[in-house]
Amino acid sequence: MSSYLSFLRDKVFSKKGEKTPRIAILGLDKSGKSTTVNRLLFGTVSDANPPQSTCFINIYYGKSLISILEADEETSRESPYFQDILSQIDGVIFIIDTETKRHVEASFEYIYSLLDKIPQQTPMLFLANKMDIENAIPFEEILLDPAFQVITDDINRSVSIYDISAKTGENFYTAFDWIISRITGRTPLREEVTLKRVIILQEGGVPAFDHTFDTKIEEHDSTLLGGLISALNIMATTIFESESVMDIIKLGHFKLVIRKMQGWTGVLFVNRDDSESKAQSLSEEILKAFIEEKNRKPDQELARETKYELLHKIPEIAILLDQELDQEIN
Ligand SMILES: Nc1nc2c(ncn2[C@@H]2O[C@H](COP(=O)(O)OP(=O)(O)OP(=O)(O)O)[C@@H](O)[C@H]2O)c(=O)[nH]1
Ligand SMILES: [Mg+2]
Repeated sequence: MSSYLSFLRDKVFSKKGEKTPRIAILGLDKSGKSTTVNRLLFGTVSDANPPQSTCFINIYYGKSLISILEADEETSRESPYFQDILSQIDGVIFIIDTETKRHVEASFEYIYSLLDKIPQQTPMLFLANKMDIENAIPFEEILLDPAFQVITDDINRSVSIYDISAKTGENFYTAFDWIISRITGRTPLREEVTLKRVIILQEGGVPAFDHTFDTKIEEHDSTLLGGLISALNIMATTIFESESVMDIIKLGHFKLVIRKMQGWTGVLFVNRDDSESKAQSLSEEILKAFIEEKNRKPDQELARETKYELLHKIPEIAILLDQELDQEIN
């Protein structure tokens, strides 16, 4: 083990001088470190964990390379090689297991055992993980925990905390955006999508749902757009004699990302250079939420509030809506 660790240390140290941010992911056994690394690696999680409990991986976060060092409890507490690494790392992520009170206490005990090994200028991100579990310890309790307050009271440290679920992905990228922008001094690097507008069309291209996020963009007639997309799709199926539909249309500064499901068509307006796969998965989430609601109340027109609630179910969109609301209030 120690030869592997000295190899890791050399690898991490040899990166010095380069711009690749190096981040350590730490937490108790079974707190969700590997699940976090898997999500960063594949954008999703599987039960297949990395073969080693301590590993060093280079991954792309959006367009930028970052080096991730996942270390298990024993290594991080006991290995002098690891302590060396910790003193020179660019950022530290502590995963707090929120499953039970006992897990939270043990997590803080663990954090305290390492705190003085981390230089003050190193940003620290705390992830209150497993928020998807129904009886998990509420986030407010962790925020108010005296053990955590002591850490935030140290004004010389750059610290933040988010409640996340590594399993479902909730709040995950928002938290990572924080630490990466802290380290690089740049705005978030993950796959970005700037949502401009969502339209959902029923069979034949008639709009059933329309929400514009950016009031500066011109409100094109959604009926006209629906007709256009529907016509293009009919043309595509006729020409290619298959079920193929148009999925991306680039128009001026925008890109229309189109997704079809159970007769409904979701159209997302995003920026021309935004990530297509991310936009498609967002579009799918919106469509799913919409169809669920439609199945509950098949004959009803969706009220404005229902549309809002629907969009609010999707964490990344909820952030946008809350910002909108803030602007309206101020
Ligand atoms: N419900 C829920 N389960 C999670 C979450 N994150 C991780 N888990 C589960 O917790 C267990 C442990 O997750 P791992 O990612 O293997 O934890 P680890 O910190 O790498 O554990 P070690 O490798 O043993 O140190 C697995 O069964 C995960 O599926 C989460 O956000 N929510
Ligand atoms: Mg693991």
